[in-house]
Amino acid sequence: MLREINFDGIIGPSHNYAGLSHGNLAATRNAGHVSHPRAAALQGIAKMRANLDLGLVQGIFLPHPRPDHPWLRRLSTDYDAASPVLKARALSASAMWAANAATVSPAPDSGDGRCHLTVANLVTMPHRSHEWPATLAQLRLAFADPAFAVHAPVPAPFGDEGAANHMRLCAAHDRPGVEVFVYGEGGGPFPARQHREACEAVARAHRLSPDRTVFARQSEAAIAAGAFHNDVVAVANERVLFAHEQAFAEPDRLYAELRRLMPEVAIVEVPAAEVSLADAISSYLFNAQLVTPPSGETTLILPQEARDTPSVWRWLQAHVAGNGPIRQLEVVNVRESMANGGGPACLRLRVVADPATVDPRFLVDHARLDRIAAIVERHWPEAIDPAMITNPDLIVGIEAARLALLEALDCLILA
Ligand code: SUG
Repeated sequence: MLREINFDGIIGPSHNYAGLSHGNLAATRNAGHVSHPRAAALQGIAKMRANLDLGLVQGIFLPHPRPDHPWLRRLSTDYDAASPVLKARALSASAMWAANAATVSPAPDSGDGRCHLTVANLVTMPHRSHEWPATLAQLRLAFADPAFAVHAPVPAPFGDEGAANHMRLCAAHDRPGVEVFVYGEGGGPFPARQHREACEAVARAHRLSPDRTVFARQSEAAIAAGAFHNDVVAVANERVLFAHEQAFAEPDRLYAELRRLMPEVAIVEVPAAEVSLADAISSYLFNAQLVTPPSGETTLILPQEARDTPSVWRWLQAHVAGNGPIRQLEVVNVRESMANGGGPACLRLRVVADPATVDPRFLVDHARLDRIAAIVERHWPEAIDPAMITNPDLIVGIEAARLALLEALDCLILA
């Protein structure tokens, strides 16, 4: 049976605040602060436990080898000799944000009845541009079953940041859907990281029917206000699209198209007069997981920051009280990831598939999460001050920590 499976990136032992993502305001604001990798990873695990308790199927992706020595070698240097910024780029734990791992088109949408995944090239940000080979290796392992087709990245220079800029609307997960690809053009002072050419290439690779595929431009105002991915201002689940009024360049056109293709669509638009773009972005209201647990009650899994932002919490309370399509609110603490601009939705890649077709090493229950938590508590650094990244002992510890996890999860093949 096809189910929604959320694969969360386990937050790696090198998690730190280096301010590497221009246009990501949280990451820039926290540059140079001390990070807490152990607490960060435990927060991610607690979020996965909350999802399990809702009755959802939960998966994982593993931290990448960091520093990325082969990447540094291709740049004709090594970790010792690299400049401070290159060290930070080689060390980043950014693969935790699994929404940027790949774009996924479930089997009911594709011409060949397989679930298609295209690994994202992430070419816009140097520290993320070297993620895809390790991501692809995991995708090929996790989704080796013939039910899946895993594709290599779209070639540069066409920027592709994966599921963070992709939404799927459908009557139910196992029914054919309408896939919406959101791309950017201008972003004021900030780069538009998702290019239309990349979206079109992914849609072709996934054999999507052109008459059920929509391309929508992200509004320049949203990018300029810090929405470096569409999932910072919009999220979809089954027939519900939840978006900020200023998310899209031409919202009326997009909504009319969606209503034509899917008359049952429920569009929940939050007016700027009630929640400003700035509040939406700083609270990560839309970077929430919108899910349908077995209870059937559409649930929004939000970061604490959303509850702490009065305009946002007011809007949510009124929506739920007024019997809007979102029926339940669940609040999670992912503060360490949030400080780098990654909320609950960034941390997961949603795949609709039969769990029996997924390599079981990539699926978790509470017992497996206990095992992961024990490794994190024992091996993950407690704190990283960015000034410490030249310290060889820190690096040795980070590398050993990842290997201990791979060993515990029977994944040394990825070492
Ligand atoms: O790509 N932050 C990530 C956050 C990604 C969030 N993902 C989604 N919205 N789906 C990024 O900007 C900061 C790392 C640093 O600066 O150390 C960073 O890469």
